[in-house]
Amino acid sequence: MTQEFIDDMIQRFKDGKKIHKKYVYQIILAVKELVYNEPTMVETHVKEGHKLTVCGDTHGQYFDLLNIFKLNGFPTATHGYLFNGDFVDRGSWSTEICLLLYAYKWLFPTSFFLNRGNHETDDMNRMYGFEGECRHKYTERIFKLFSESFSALPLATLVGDKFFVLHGGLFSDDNISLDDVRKLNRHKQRQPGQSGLMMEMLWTDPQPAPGRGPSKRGVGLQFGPDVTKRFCERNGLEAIIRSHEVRMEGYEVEHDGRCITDTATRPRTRAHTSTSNQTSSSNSTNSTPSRIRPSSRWHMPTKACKV
Ligand SMILES: [Mn+2]
Repeated sequence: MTQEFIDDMIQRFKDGKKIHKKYVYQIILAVKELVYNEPTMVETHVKEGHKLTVCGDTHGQYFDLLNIFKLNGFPTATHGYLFNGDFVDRGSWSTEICLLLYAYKWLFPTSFFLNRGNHETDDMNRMYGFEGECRHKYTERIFKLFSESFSALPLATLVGDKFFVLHGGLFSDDNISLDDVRKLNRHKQRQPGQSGLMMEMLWTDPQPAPGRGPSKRGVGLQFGPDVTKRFCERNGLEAIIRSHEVRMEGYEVEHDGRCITDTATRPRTRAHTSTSNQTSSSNSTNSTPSRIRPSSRWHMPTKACKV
């Protein structure tokens, strides 16, 4: 993969064109192998002078993704990105998003990261558009390859030992630790199913009330601020960063500053930036806890996305 190839691909997709199937195969196969060999929880540290932007659900909104890059900086060797799942479905440009993110992963394998979301799954792709889009723009075989690559994706990324980034949220059992996530062999199951660690990591949501509650989605559960506090304290974390839900400001800090929800494209485009020792976010309100440092790099999208 080269920067020139990526630049050309970005323009082709902007013009409504596709790339040749042989490149699609090559990109998916290369990235499938790369991410398969990553641990279930990737552990990374942001070096001095480097930065890492964490970005939530992009859901097939290619032009919103380009806006994020335009406003926040395109990925480079020193400006990494972590896309926190739900790249596909809902929007009409899921193949474009996935191919661009995969191309960057291939170009910058150690500074560009991808976590799996609950939409990187066969059931969701059948219902919410990605399977149909693949068939329409490419082939059934290419959908199958994407599906295999989704099953290979890591489920979480630990940034600087302090920020646990995953798509959904925390667990039904307080005894689950980061070590359990490290030890989870995700390759034993292709799909998250209806229960277990993988399902909970991709599907759960925070709630304001303490304890745990039933999920409004009918899948997974909700976890309260006390659950988040215990998990962070036991695992030496500052906070968890998750996506999976719409927030009117694009992001929200809850659970006494320990649970950050970051959505990229619905309803507004934004991103989180994490540097060496801090996570900065784009919203600057007085209620923002001191451990979350506001950044001036906060931006509005040019268009709202459908929910
Ligand atoms: Mn989701």
